[in-house]
Amino acid sequence: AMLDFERKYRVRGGTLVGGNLFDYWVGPFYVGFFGIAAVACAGLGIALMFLGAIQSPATTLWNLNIEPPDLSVGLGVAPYMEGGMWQIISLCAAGAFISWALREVEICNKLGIGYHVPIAFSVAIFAYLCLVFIRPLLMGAWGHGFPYGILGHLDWVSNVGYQYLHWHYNPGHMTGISFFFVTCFALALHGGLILSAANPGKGEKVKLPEHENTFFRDFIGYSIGPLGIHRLGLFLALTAVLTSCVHILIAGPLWTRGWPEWWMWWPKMWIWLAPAVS
Ligand code: UQ2
Repeated sequence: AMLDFERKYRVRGGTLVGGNLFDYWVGPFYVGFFGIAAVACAGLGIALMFLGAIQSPATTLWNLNIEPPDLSVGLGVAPYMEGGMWQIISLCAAGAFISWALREVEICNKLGIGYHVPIAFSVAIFAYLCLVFIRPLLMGAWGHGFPYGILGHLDWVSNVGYQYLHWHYNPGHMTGISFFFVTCFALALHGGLILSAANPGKGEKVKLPEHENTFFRDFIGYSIGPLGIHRLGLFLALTAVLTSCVHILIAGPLWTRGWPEWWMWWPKMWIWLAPAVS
């Protein structure tokens, strides 16, 4: 069953590629060129992961792992069984993610709404590309990418962390974590405020944004407003991911020693220098 609203907005046009050729729906789903591209890339990638699984010595789903090539391969193409599978799966993943984002753009065009959702999703895609394409490229070997496995990627995170002695001293990591926490804080405030207005005492009418505003004005003297909180939420979430991109890209390409040592700029800063005593 289709909602009246859906029927009204099932309009032709707004496609980026393919004109009217792929401009149709399958059940509730818009297809489009990028719907087909996304399913093709995801299907091939997932099929290769299944092939990798059945030829793997792994005994459980947990230790099943598809590894990138050895560092000695550099930025070359690896033999299929020695990291080539990982390379093809990575390309399929990037193809599927980017196609999915462009399918979102086509749907936005049809509806005549802004591109906020595909832009937000692009930031998440960029984080993946930083880990698996951009940082390995900057460091000269695909082997710096992370392996596709449940325990395998956890081991990779731990090993890369210890390589820099103490990952939590990475200033980009500190900033990323802080933004993730503030994002959760903002969502908790917003979720709590909306549910409080929507669930008044028994027999009472549902409350409106003026009550929401008044709560925060009484409480802290400031309300960011019902639109503002969503702008803030999007900003906080995207900034969390973008600072995370920065934090992984600076580790290796920009700073190769332990992160605790990076902070020596602070105790070495000129303001602590005592005047020379003769
Ligand atoms: C608000 C508002 C909402 C909200 C929330 C606030 C009526 C329904 C949560 C309060 C938010 C503030 C004061 C910003 C807090 C800042 C950070 C960095 C967490 O005013 O408008 O709309 O949901």
